[in-house]
Amino acid sequence: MISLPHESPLGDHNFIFGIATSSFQIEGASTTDGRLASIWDQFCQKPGAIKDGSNGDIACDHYHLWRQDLALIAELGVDSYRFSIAWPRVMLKNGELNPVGVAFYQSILSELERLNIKAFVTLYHWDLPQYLEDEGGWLNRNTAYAFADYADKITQALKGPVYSWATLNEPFCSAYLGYQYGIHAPGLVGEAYGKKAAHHLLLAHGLGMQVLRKNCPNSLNGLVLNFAPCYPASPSPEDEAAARLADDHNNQWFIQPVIEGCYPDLLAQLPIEHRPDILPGDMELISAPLDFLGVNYYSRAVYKDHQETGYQQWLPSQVELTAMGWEVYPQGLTDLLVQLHQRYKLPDIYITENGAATDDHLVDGQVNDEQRVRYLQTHLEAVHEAALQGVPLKGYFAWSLMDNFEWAEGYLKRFGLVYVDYQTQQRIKKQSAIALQQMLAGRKALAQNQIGEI
Ligand code: IFM
Repeated sequence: MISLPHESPLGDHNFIFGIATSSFQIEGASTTDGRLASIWDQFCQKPGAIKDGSNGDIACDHYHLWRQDLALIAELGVDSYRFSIAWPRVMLKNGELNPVGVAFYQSILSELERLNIKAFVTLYHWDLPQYLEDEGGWLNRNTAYAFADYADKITQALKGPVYSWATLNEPFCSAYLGYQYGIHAPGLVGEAYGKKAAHHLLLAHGLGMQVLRKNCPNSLNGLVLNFAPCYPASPSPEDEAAARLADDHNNQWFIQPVIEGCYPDLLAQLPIEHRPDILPGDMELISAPLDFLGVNYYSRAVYKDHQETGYQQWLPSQVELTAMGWEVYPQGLTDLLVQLHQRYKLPDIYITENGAATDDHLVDGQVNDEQRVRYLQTHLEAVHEAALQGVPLKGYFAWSLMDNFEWAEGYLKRFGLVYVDYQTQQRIKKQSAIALQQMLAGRKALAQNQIGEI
């Protein structure tokens, strides 16, 4: 069972409950109707890059099954669906739109409108067209301008209400995992690359915001960042400093330029060859006001001092882990939200992703994902706590609607509230989906009663 705390701000009928996916993780149809290759199609071909050797060619076949997937979303009773547009599906190499790709998203938007479900659309959830990577990808400043052009064309082409546009999802992952550590596409490794790629992603965000202000002035426009709040492994000054340093590199590096127009002071301490090339006007663009900030939270990170690097992640023992090996730490979500709220002048906040991969098994047609139910419950309580402490929280999206391609983990890790049988493409609601559906039905009934009483 999932329930909201008594008289919770999350029970307010204006608070948005949603469920999220992303294009590459669910769509499949990787060469259908003129879709071009993305960096993830190419990366999946690299031996050893994906744990189970899989790829996104079929995934959840959502490209063909989208109508039944939206019906499932409606059945859950959520207010909103967060999904992303595959850039290589809608743009051709010559810079023109691919009308068939556009029509796919147009159908989704029309159906969501018919179902009275708000669309939260992300323009970039990691599937960069490969032809742009061939020109240097996010290490090339021109990619930011290509993104603005794509954003301009697609937002003009898609008619109908998009409640919210996000420019990017988790630039931390695109920049660091993709260009510094090499564990995500395009798989580049180099200390000097991470922050250069990050700057061009943030620039793309800034340019994208200009486009959204012009083309979609009535939508809620913003950015989605991921955070793993940093804690010291011990109260020693060394470990405290290690946690602060990790926080600057991983969290503040993305939020501070967007809200305050400058990178953390750490910038000056980086070797010159690691620093991004910041041109006049960049920081003003990057820090243009947001209507909302999307916060993705899964777990905290604990750090110890390290002689060479200054910090090293450390996993506390005897804590509950998810199937990803990530610590279950709901308090981290409250701490994160309250700290961000205290430190920055923030716009409205939506938790745009929160969830867990668990060890799910289909037994007699049912999936008893008891750990995910507990995870969702305790994290909703954490959001409630932060809301009580004054954080302007306006919505919560569970990750993810259904099991899907979990990047370098392939299909081995299941984040869905709905189970996917990849052999048959059957969708089966797990206990968590049933629990969420029941909670949302109760919340709706309560809201209707309250309206009735007025
Ligand atoms: O599956 C991903 C998603 O694409 C981005 N945020 C984290 C999720 C879980 O790893």
